[in-house]
Amino acid sequence: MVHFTAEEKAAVTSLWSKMNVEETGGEALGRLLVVYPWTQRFFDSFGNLSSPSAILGNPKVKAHGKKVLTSFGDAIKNMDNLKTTFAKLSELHCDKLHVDPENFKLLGNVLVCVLAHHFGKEFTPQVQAAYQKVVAGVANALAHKYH
Ligand code: HEG
Repeated sequence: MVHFTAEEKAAVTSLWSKMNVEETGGEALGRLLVVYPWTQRFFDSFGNLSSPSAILGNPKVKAHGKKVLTSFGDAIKNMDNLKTTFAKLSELHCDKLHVDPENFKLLGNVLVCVLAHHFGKEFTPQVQAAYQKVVAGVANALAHKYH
């Protein structure tokens, strides 16, 4: 299990409170689909994904990115309890959506890139270290119910 110090929790929560979930979520999912194009196969109902600009401008990508990042926000409030927090979503992604759990790690790292891009200097190595633990913890929790 990933353990967070009080300092790490404070760093994560503080940055999260300054984030625009809609914008960041859309950009993170959009970049996932651009950088790892095989992830597009889960979203064949989303319409035009034919180029990076089509993907980043696609309203369904934006809406789903917002949904995913809003849900990711539950991790920020439950850092000591990630497995329980994401148990239901883990079942859904395994049993219904058949998403390969490797993709959770990819999305987590893309999210870190987007945060670095947006926050610049404020995204210090210390803040990054705390966020790498969060994204690893969420990826683990989402993979936990796979069988
Ligand atoms: Mg998933 C649906 C959260 C990564 C593919 N995802 C959802 C939903 C949530 C969610 C809250 C809606 C569930 C519902 O309708 O009840 N997803 C979520 C999180 C993360 C994640 C928190 C990781 C941080 N998802 C993820 C990845 C993929 C994926 C990496 C594929 C590459 N999610 C996926 C698909 C759906 C959801 C295909 C259904 C989309 C739809 O048809 O509406």
